[in-house]
Amino acid sequence: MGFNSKLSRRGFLTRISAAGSALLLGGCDQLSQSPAFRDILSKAEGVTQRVQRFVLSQKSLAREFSENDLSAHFKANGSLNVDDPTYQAQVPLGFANWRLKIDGLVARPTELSLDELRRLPSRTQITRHDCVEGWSAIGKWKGAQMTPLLQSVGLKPEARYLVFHCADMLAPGARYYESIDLIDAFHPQTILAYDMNDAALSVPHGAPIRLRVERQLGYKHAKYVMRIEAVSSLASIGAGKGGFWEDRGYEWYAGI
Ligand SMILES: Nc1nc2c(c(=O)[nH]1)N[C@H]1C(S)=C(S)[C@@H](COP(=O)(O)O)O[C@H]1N2
Ligand SMILES: [Mo]
Repeated sequence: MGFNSKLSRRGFLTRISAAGSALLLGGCDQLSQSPAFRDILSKAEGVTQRVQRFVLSQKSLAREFSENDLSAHFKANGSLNVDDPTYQAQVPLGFANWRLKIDGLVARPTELSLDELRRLPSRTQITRHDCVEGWSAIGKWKGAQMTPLLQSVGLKPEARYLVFHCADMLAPGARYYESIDLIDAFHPQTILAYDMNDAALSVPHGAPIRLRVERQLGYKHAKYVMRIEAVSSLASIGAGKGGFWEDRGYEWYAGI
């Protein structure tokens, strides 16, 4: 490790301990789950990629399973379709004209087709999905990794959250949306999934893409993602609590 990265690590560690947290390297993962720690982390000025990588390298993966563990039936929940003519027109075309928009606090706002997304670095993972309604299911997900995607659009330093805008309305006038902080955004298991169980993602499960953010509860896994917006605050989006369900009382940090 070079002198500069040692230096930034030191500065970072000093900031953390100045805030009164005991940083035990072995406990880093637990720390990174604590809302207070995450808040310090996201507020620290000039959080560099290098520092982020240091924290993330300490961060454990959600448990992964084998093909034998796949659930015979994976329930679809919440919206099972999108009541929108533009979306409906895309279904028989295999979403050929669909574009994912990435904008907000990014250096290079981008639109990506499904083919382009499929050509990006991908990750495949078999994980358990836990819904707060009391059911779980194990599924296999393949999708574009969030980290290289974010590196290519270039997050601005003010960016603190990613907001996932979805196509569906789960309540009259209320489009589904979700948000995650940059720790979850850069987590290696955070992907924009386009395949489920070795087939193109079906409409009930969120076609053409849905977020997998494996260390969070089911409602964070936004389906029908149309736009990813990098923001510095969640206050002006929806009712300001960071998600459709959060606006209705659920916890924003839904770590498992
Ligand atoms: N766009 C959108 N995303 C969503 C929902 C929804 O209603 N709309 N429901 C959430 C909830 S509560 C769960 S448990 C999962 C369900 O995903 P599944 O349908 O693939 O099981 O999606 C989450 N993401
Ligand atoms: Mo859920």
